[in-house]
Parts: sequence; C-alpha cells; structure tokens
Amino acid sequence: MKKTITLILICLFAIKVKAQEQIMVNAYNRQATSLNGYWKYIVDPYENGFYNYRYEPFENQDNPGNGAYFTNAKRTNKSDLIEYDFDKMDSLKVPGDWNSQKENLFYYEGTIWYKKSFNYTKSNDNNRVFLYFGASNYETDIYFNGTKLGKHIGGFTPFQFEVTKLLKDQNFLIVKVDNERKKDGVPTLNTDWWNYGGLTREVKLVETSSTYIADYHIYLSNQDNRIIKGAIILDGKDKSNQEITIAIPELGVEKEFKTDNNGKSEFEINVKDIQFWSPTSPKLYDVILSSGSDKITDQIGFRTIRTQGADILLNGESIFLKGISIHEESPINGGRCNSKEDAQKLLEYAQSLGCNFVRLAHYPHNEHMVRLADQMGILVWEENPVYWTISWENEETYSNAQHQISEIIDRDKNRASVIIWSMANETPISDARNNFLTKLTTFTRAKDPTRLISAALELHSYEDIPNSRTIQDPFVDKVDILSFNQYIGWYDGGIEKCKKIKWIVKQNKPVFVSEFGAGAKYGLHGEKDERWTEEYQEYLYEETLKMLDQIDQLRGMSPWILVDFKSPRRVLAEIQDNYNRKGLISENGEKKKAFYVLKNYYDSNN
Ligand code: GCB
Repeated sequence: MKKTITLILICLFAIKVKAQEQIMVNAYNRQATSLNGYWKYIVDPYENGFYNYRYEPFENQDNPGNGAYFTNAKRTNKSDLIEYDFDKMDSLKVPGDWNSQKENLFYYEGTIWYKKSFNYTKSNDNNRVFLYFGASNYETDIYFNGTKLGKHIGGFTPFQFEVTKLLKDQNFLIVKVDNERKKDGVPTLNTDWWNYGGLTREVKLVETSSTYIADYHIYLSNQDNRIIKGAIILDGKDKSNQEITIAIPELGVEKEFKTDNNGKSEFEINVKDIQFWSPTSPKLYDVILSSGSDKITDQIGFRTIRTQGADILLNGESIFLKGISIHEESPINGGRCNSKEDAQKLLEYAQSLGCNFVRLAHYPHNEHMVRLADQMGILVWEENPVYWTISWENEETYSNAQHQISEIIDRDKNRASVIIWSMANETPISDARNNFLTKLTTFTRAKDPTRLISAALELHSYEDIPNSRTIQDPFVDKVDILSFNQYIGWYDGGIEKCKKIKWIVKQNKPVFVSEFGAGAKYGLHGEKDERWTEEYQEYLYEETLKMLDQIDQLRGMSPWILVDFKSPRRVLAEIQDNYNRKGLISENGEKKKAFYVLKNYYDSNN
C-alpha cells in the first residue's frame, strides 16, 4: 500500500513539473545578473542526495531537509549527523561541462549536485525575478532556498523559473544534474558524440517590471514581403488592454497596438524600402518593443524563405546551400562550447570554407551560434536530438521530443538565419517512427509556420537496379526539403563506387545531402586508397562532389563534419584516440586537404 501511495505521489509530481513552460524569451538581450562562475559540487553516483535509506525521493518525505539529503544543511551542534557539506567541496565552472574540467570526471555519467550562494537586492520592490538556465545536460532538478522549483528534461534548450516570492537577500541555489543516458530519452542510449554533463550554458537572474514582455515573434510575411507580421505577449496583472509600441527607427516605423484580455497583441505593419536579410547582406534592424513598464530591443533580420518545386527561395531567389555540419565542441578549449568566442571561431571556419549555411548537428546549439549567424550572414539548420532508433512507441519520449523542439523554437523564432527545423537524424522506417515524426512535424508547423521542415533521412536502393540510390521513405511527403545522409566510399564500399552510382530521385523537392565524409588523421599521408590518410579523404570529397552533381534537384549539402570531435565510439589508438576523424579541420585547428576540395567547389559555385 505504502509503495502504491509513493508511486502515485511520484507520478503526480512528475506531471506537475512537466508542465513548465517558457516564460521569458530574449533573456539574451535583457539586463541580467550572472550566476556564472565557480559552483561547489558533490559527485553522487548512488543518488544519495536524492533518496533516503528507504529509496524515496525526498520530496515525498514529511520533513525534507533532515537527514542526509543535499539541501545545504549545516551542523548546528557537534552531535548533528549531516554527512555532507557543500562549502567544503571543490568547485566546477559554470558554464562548462564537467567531463573536460576534471580528469576523474572524463567518463562520468550520473548525478552531480551543484550549489551556488549569492546575495541579491531587487532594484524595485514590485519587480519580478526569473532564474534562467541556458541548458543543462540532461535531467535537471532545481531547488531554490530549499524549495523545489521543478525538473527539466533535455540537454540543449533553455528553461526558467520565476523566483520572485522565494528570493531573499542571501540565497542558495542547488541544482542536481544527471547525464545518465536513458533508453527512452531524447537522444537515447547510443549516439556518436560525447555525453558532456553539467550546467553547460549560462545561469542568470533576470529582473523585470511586474508586467513584462514575456514573448514576441516578429518576421517578414512569406506571402508578402512588404508586411512585417508579429505577436507580442505581456504577462502580469496589468497585461490586458495595454498599449504597446513597436518601433523600427531605420524603417521609420512606430506603431501602437493594444493587447487583448490575454495580454496578447497580433499585428501587421506595412513597410517600404526594406533591406532584406541574406548571406551577402545580413542586415539586422533594431526593433524596440515597449509596453507601459517594460522595454526591450532586439536585432532582427527580415527575409522570406520557401520552396518551389526543387528550388529553395530566399527572398524569392533560388539559393544553393553551401553548408557544413558542426558539432557543438569548443575549437578553443575542447569540451562543450560555452562562449561566444567558441561560436565565433566555428562560424569563421565555416566562412573560410566558403559556406553560406551550417547544419547545427545533432541538437540545439548555444544561442551565441544563431545570434552570430544572424550577424555574419550564415543560414542555419537547427536539429532536434531525435537520433537513430529512439523509443518511438513511448508517449513520454514523444512529449519529450516535442518539448525540446518547442523550447528551441521559442528561443530562436526571431532569428532570420534559422531557416530549417530538422525533426531527426537517420531514423529507420517503421510505422511507429513514421507516426512519431509526422506528429512532431504537424506540431512544429503549427508552432512556427514561417520556416521549412526537414530531417536527415536514410538512403535506399532498388534491388533490381544495380548501384541505384533513392529515397523510399513515406516521411518525405511531410518535409519541405528532402535531406539524406550518405557514406558511399566510407561505410558503403570504396571510393571507386562513387563513379557507378545511379541516382533515382523522383520527388520534385529540393534535395539536400545532409552528410557525407571520410575519416582522416591530420598529417597522416599515403595513397588515395589508404584509409585514414588525408589523401583518402581528399579523393572521397572529389569523387563525391562529382557524383552528387548528377542529382538534378541538388540544392545544397552539409558534409560531415567541420572539426574532429570526441566520441566514445571511436577507439582506434593512434588514429582516432576518442575522436571521430571526419573533420575537415583537426581539433587543433589544422586544415586537412579535403577542406580545400570543398572550398574550391563552393567558391566556383557562385
Ligand atoms: C552518421 C551520423 C553521425 C555520425 C556519422 C559517422 O551518419 O549521423 O552522427 O557521426 O555518421 O561519422 O559515422
């Protein structure tokens, strides 16, 4: 009986915490108090801080905080039994993954408890305060001044909580981060990248007026490029019937609108002489939103994006996506990227390769990436971490995937650079998978009807046509861009095979090759048929590019991958040493020969 009650309590709790929604966009541009820096931590592989000796989560205890639970308790007299003390522990830097900060945490997968103490004084008594996390991998439980704020699942998207009522002059924040891989998770147990754990992106406090601008979406209409459309949402007790002003000084726009009873105002603004955002002219306008008590400024580009037959039309003109795939691994210090400099260096590498497009694989990257892409004029594919075979039949897994794409749309919907939402990567066809991805696509289109949808699919062949390659996937009907990964010459035969392939692509849609590549260790030279040499990779790029040029509908590609990246699957000593070596650049920034093959191809494809 007791067990049943406990189970019910756990379920109710799970439902309660799952309902957490985005309550603040544009945290990036708002005035904030950073909680970055050094945080105390306790490594807890046995979940000692979460469960007591009866193995019940401490939320279900009558008196949480007693005993051995990690609540920042302190001994008050010599006989107190408290078997931990955060303040006596070592520190980890936030933002940052733990694997690359401490040698003994390199392979660690499990729970780490973080603690940060800080003082805070509001600038105005009526103001509200939000606690914002850029991302934390993978499952995060958050406790503020001893009260549980909630739980967040998913390693690459932002989340936040209002802490106005709990805030004191002196505060402590305890965060349990668990990066254990889970069969029903998104992603699932198996991936080809390092499972970096921890508070990998910034943590900060954002203070707003009591009624504040909680959300907005401002974009150029895909149907009429003389109309800026949008919506703005206020939250707070004075949210209804409020006057809001939208100003874009450079366009001579200053318009007033009124919010409805829900605090929302939808609007359309006619504009003249707009300079469209594009890779060759990444024009961003200052857009100033003001409500009675709040004011925020964002830098927004205006462009249209749609497909027509096999063409991708950016501002009405056909564009070829000269892309490259990128993992979010720091080209400066290794480990998960966590700074603007990391993002800048990766995007500069991409531009030096002649790219106008990047595929951010295989999960949402740091917000610096898309903000810089906006500024630098680089188009972006953002991807949900639905990778390989996840638990298609599990409803929790579906809501998890939907929640993750939803959070990234919330964060990046105002970025002109982002043109594609990718649902998934290399997902073998089955009814359950088709239904899952179709549902996810319907959700994404409804949430953001202004962008294109794709997914990195698998390649097929006709049994009766030798060396044929095609896409026979019912999910293709649901996407705007037909993308697939292919490894002819690496996993699929030798490089000579490229010459024999017969492409049979029947769909009248833009074709995008989301991956191809070969492993090469920088500085290793040999014959062009010798695996792992730069010459092999170079030859594979030459032959692949010729082969792909035969696809009439080809409108772009993002070869695998910009920089060598860490993966526990890659164990070949002296060659891989825990790195996937398909990068065109080594982890030390050295360009391999194939880099120049792709660069020449892109440079001559203007
Ligand atoms: C793929 C995956 C990518 C891997 C790559 C490889 O198809 O999409 O995540 O890293 O192949 O190197 O095998």
